[in-house]
Amino acid sequence: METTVIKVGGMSCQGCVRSVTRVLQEVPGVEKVEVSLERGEASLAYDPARAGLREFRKAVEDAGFEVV
Ligand SMILES: [Cu+2]
Repeated sequence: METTVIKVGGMSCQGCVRSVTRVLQEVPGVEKVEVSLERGEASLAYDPARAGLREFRKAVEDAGFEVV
């Protein structure tokens, strides 16, 4: 298991936080997600054999946000 923090742009309320959390949790291989609205960040614990930045970026962008 690895951990990383990605910067997420475009979040403005707790609804956005829930959306980003949900789409990241749905990425296969992701174990744990914590999203901070204040810091504009998502902390992830994941299996690097199954998921990575490319998958995180796609999930976030498909939900209407951006990885910055
Ligand atoms: Cu929102």
